[in-house]
Amino acid sequence: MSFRSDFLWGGATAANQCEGAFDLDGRGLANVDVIPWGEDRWMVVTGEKKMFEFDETHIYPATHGIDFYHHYKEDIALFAEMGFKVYRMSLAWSRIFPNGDEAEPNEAGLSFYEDVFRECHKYRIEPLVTITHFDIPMHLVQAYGGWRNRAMIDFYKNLTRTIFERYQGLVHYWLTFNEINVLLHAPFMGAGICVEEGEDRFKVLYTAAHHELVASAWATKIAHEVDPENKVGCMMNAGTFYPQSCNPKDVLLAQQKNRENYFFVDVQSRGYYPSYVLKEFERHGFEIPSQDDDLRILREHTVDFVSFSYYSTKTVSADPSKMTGTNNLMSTAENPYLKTTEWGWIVDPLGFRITLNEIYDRYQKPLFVVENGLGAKDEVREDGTIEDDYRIDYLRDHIKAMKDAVEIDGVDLLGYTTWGPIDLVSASSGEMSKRYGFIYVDCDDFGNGSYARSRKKSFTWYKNVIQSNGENLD
Ligand code: BGP
Repeated sequence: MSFRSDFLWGGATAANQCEGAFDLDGRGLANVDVIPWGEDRWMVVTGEKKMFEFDETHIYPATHGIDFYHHYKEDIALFAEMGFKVYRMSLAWSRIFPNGDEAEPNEAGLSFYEDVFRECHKYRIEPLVTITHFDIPMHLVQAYGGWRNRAMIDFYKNLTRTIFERYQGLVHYWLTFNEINVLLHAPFMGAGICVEEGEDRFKVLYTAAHHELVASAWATKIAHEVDPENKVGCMMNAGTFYPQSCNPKDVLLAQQKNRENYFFVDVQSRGYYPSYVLKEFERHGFEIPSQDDDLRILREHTVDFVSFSYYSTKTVSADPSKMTGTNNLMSTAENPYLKTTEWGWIVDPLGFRITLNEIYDRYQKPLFVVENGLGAKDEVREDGTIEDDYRIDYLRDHIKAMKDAVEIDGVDLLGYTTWGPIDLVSASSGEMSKRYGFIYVDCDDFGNGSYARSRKKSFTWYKNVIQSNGENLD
């Protein structure tokens, strides 16, 4: 046996990619709602193009998602059928505080999530809740400029105290910010920020980073005060950067790229700004916008566990002309030893083991893999079946590598949630046709379809994996 007996197997989703019902029951507009599908998407995600309102020429996939809002009972029942021990999901901030800066929450939003949690517990599924998964009430973007503004810390504190108190006993595992490091690459999606012309991008983004880090530490503090049983984790977009060659220039660059990502977790897990980043701040003439007792809060309220998403490793070369690809929002050079998916994402199961080891070596805290999976096009046969062997192969190889990290290398791992156990809207492309699920959803890129759910071949496969605690991967 390699995985602990209470290993938390399950799947992960995000509110903006599955809920839909964007304007129901008092929910306010969020940054993620106005990110369109199509060629403008990337520019909006990065904040290079400002599109703060809907227009008639675009499609907005988050507005419909997979209508989880109305299907959650059916979906959770299917997760239970697979034997899920945990369901990672996120809260839409603007469902709870429609504008973000109100003193009092929206009861309809709070009770929706309470119902979802109760439904999970009906099947003994433990909710693992991401407090913010790329979403911010649009009012906070327009009136405050998103996370560049220190006022966000107080709004976030209000949000977190409200949910910790309301869901006490129903939720024990929390993640403060999904893929916190993504704010450097996709500032509008990650932090509600559009860097204005003439502004110093570095300063704006690291100011926002400081605010998020302090907010995360406050949330950890409040979570523990409200209920000492609460476990709070940080969450990074992981995947080791390899040097493309043994040229020390490539090796040094790979180290720097890794640090750019680890910086966030270094602060959240160790409790202080690492020396390499302080030096970089100095070179940029940037002073940490620290006020009051920020540094003490960071130091005293570090996370209980470290979670991350893993899709692939990245490869870097000191020769910029070789950095030709993009892999899950980050640029990469080609790795001649590895294949890529239909969307050009590198597939590297051994890199998963390497990444798990690297993170565990660095932090020595329990880890939680909260995203991993293959986005692929699925074909529904005439008889309605979906033979997604490619997805099974991908997951089998990754689970094997994860098992080696635990069994051979001794990594302390709490659980594993695959990304998108049910098909949902893709974060990077906005497509529905980039599917990750064990459960198929009849909905196309334009939001058309019956939204009916059906089991793919991988559904039974994953059920057996869970039933055997990762021993039966055939
Ligand atoms: C992660 C995000 C998820 C998810 C996943 C897959 O970066 O946390 O929200 O979407 O990537 O990416 P995509 O949907 O772009 O295929």
